[in-house]
Amino acid sequence: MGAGRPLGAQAGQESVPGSIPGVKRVASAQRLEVGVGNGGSAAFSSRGAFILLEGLDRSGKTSQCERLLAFLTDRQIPAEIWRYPDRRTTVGKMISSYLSKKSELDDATIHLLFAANRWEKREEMEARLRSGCTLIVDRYSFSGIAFSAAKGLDLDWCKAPEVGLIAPDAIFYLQIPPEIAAGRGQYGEERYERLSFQKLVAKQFENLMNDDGRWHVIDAQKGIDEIQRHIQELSLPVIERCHQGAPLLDMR
Ligand code: DGP
Repeated sequence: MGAGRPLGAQAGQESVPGSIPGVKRVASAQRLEVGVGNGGSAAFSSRGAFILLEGLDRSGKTSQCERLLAFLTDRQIPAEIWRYPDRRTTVGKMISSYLSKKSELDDATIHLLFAANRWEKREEMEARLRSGCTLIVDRYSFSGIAFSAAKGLDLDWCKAPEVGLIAPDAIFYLQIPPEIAAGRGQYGEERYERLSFQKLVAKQFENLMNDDGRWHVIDAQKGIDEIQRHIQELSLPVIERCHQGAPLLDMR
């Protein structure tokens, strides 16, 4: 599963001038409106970056997302954290009830609900990115595919509902041996927090990684500050590229 065609991109799309001075400050998003001859216009814009953190349960994604947000905010780079599943929506509440074992759903249905939970936020996600805000996202389609494929569902079937969602610009996979994650706090409360299952999920995640330049494997056993420094160093050039107008891509 990779990044596909540019979203709303036209042939001859150019970068917008302007950069992050010293990577310390970001001007508000710049827009270059180009008429398309039918009364409408196509906007070729500076934008925020889609930075994704993926990994097994208890791999430390949430703490790293929070630290990255603090780091970017400190540098006046507009950013916010998004989290999937988003348990606040109607679909998200069904997912939450399933995860906390209050309700039962068959594997295909819950898979599609997780995907629907990403789809229902897609438009808002695109708008936030185009407004210049960097999104630090805690789990996304790769969790969706890895968890369902680990249950034995067909991999291509698992990928299909993700096609057309916005693709991340960088993916940090926090790699941790499932046995170590299992020893971390509160493990075992939710449906998927079983060592045998997490081992299968880890295998699926590793199958999904590719060398398209967006995936970064981070050793999640390192110290929290060292991990964060690594993520920051790799994120800043990505944010800069997006600020310069790198096209928004969709999942394929
Ligand atoms: P979290 O809120 O990040 O702890 O995620 C809750 C649990 O749901 C966790 O075990 C991972 C799993 N999960 C997250 N996204 C998906 C998804 O899209 N599909 C499936 N099947 N599981 C997911």
